[in-house]
Amino acid sequence: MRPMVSWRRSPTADHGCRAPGASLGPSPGVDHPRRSVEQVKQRILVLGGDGYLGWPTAMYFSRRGHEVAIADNLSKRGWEAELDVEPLIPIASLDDRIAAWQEVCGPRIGSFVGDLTDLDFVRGTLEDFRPDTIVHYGEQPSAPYSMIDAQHAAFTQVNNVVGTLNLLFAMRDVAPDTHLVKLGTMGEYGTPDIDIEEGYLTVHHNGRSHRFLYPKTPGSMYHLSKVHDSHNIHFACRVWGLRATDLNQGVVYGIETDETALDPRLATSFHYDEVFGTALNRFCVQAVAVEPISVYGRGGQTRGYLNIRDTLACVGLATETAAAPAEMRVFNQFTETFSVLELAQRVRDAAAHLGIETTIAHAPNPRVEAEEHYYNPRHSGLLELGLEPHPLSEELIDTMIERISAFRDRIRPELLVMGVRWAPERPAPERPAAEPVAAAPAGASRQDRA
Ligand code: USQ
Repeated sequence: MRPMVSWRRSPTADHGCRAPGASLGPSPGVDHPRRSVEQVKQRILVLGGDGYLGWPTAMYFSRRGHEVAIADNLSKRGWEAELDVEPLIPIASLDDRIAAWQEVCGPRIGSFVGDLTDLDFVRGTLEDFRPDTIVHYGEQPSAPYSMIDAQHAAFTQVNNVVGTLNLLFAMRDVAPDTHLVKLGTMGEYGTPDIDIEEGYLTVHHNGRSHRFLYPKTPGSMYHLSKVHDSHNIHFACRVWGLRATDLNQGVVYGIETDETALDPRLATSFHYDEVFGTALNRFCVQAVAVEPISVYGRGGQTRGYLNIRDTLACVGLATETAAAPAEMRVFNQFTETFSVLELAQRVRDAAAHLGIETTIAHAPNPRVEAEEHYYNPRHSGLLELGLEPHPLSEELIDTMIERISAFRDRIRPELLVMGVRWAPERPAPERPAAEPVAAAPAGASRQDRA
């Protein structure tokens, strides 16, 4: 059965919303430049375009004159309902967002509502839209969600891996020259005790050398799904000659982009709950709610982080400079590394300057992860393409706290701790057989007997 689609070609009218520096060049056709200096108009399909990053990405490209369509099955909204969580800032339906974007900015963003695990839907979407670039965020994105139980782990891996496999087969058959820009994760690497390279590692063994995908030791069933994706994409490039860029992204923080700021109806989905919220975003909400900032364990867990605006810039750079046929290019997509304790301290200090006194709580770690470790990941590829990072500043944390404060009444503290654990609690060690105790006198309390 053919998918339900609502794609319409966008009008060319410019309603004064064009981003600074955007140019409307000719379509790139089949020959993607390896290092383009000039932005050319492309047809860009954003998979997962209703999500935290997908929606701002769709607007970012639309504002720069590209023809943009979203494909999404709206399942994130379903997972939220399943767990009874909701984004801090109310977000409009996909149709209403698209209508608001057209009203505010002019171009129409197309939409295809369907599931990537449905091969017919994926093929039909590619045939109808004929994208030059596919930006793929269309996966279950939460590590805790994948660790709830066996069903959620299996769902996450089937959803993510099968969706991406369908995409690769559909690209092979109907769009072999399209460039895939796939969102992977820095968590694929884990925290090995050696430097992390950008995607590949050359191994010297018994006098010979070979360049392999960098070995992965991911920390959750979700992160594992991205490892499987990377291997499948690498296979599709090697064997079918597809072109792909795998962006191993760190933890993203922030609420606002240049486009979401244009109108309240264009807000993106910002989570603070334990399952879909991520470290810095959660810490800012905890500060506003005057709840202790939840550092898991000792807090030495170090990760790469980036501002949501830099996510858009990185995806933009990857889209403008396609990988070559048969190449899987890999970039490590983050701008700075922090331990969670450092992040918590920065939020606590910024909040204090705004007159909010918060504390840091070293909660028992619900995850199984190293709390002190070596961490030195390379991340030069996107900088070489021209990325100009927005480093984390106190001003940015202040701005986040102020924006969150406007929605203080919607914060539900019970969502900050939901109890997902990476491993069952170990049973208490068996106690040695108790010595026989003399019968307690009648009327003694339980405590007296202890
Ligand atoms: N952490 C805390 N306290 C909290 C929440 C998290 O100490 O309240 C710690 C975690 O234990 C972990 C670190 O902060 O060590 C990062 O956790 P997170 O929840 O911010 O991010 P994570 O689960 O790793 O996943 C997020 C996104 C995922 C993306 C990944 C990038 O949800 O989609 O792939 O960041 S990365 O972490 O680089 O793998």
